Amino acid sequence: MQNTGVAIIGTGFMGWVHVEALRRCNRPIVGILGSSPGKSREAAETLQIEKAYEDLRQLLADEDVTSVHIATPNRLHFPMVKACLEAGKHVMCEKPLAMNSKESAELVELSVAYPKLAAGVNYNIRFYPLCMETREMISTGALGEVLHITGSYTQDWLSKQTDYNWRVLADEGGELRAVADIGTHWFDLITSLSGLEIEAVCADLKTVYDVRRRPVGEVATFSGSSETEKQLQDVLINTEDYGAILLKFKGGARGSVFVSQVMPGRKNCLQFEIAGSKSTLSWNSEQGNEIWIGHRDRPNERLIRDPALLSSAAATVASYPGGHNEGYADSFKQSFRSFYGYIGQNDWQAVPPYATFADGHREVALCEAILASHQNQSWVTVGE
Ligand code: SOE
Repeated sequence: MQNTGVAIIGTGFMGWVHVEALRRCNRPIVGILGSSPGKSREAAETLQIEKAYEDLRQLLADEDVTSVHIATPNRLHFPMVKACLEAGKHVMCEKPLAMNSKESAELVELSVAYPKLAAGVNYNIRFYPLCMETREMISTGALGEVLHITGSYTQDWLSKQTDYNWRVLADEGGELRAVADIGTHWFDLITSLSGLEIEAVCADLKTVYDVRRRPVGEVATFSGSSETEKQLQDVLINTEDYGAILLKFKGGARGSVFVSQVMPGRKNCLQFEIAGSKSTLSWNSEQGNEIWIGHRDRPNERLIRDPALLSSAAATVASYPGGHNEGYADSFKQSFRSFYGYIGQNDWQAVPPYATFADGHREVALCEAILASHQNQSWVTVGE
């Protein structure tokens, strides 16, 4: 199969982030599919994409399409990924990979059955250059033994009772929301950077708004509160707005993280601090072009993202010179460059540089352990 045409499924916030990033890494987008033929046509026109598909069947029959990006509500990930792989298309799926670990395990098996199809989950934050640098520093021993990892992922776009989007509904997004939607980014990031596996979790979750005031009709992610513009109706919410989780890593390291989508002023803020026996690293996605390096016996440092100062692994995901800030959109570009670079090299034994379905499955299993821990108010071993 040639490494060529891409189709996008999903016309919301994530759909257009994918379109823009694919264009920035020169991947030809041949068509788009929305939740109705009208939505497909509207998106194709706005985004200047040649084909607007009527339905999934038409997309899958398109021989110009060799890979599909899935950016739909979570409940559709499983059937769509399955259909795409079975039709012989490479798949890049938004996170979380599936609604539960039964589905995600089945997708892992399916991806193994198609060894020449790339199957990725878009955990894009790995691809920030200073995250890649963190990974290098840990793997080369510059930090020493990892002792503990702490941090958070916080947002405010759901902080008013009138804020609403499909993500708040368990039927659309899954039983866990803040933890699955943003927490799994944090988990993917710190496990891929540190190489550590999470063994057990102890979680406390909280739904701040048991009832949200939902506008009649659909609301796009990050589109703001519409309390004055539309007619509102009550909707019962049973997914969490907040979660705090203690972590035990295999090998003995410890950690803790909190996630919140109701924290006014925190727009989209992922933070981590990794304490090693020699040094500490601290990074914040809202100031993603610098990292703090803490020392005991010499002055602390601040490393500014500059490909000339980074390891070669990190420099490959930094396109712009130092001082020319890169951020969220660039991490998608680098994620897709790595995905298509992998397909292009045609070595299906090589370890993929992007998050695989096995990684996506681990995240879903972790979410289930977190939910069980919260429900039992006790430590839960992941995968049990
Ligand atoms: C909404 O919380 C969201 O769009 C997440 O779904 C994305 O994964 C994250 O990148 C930004 O926030």
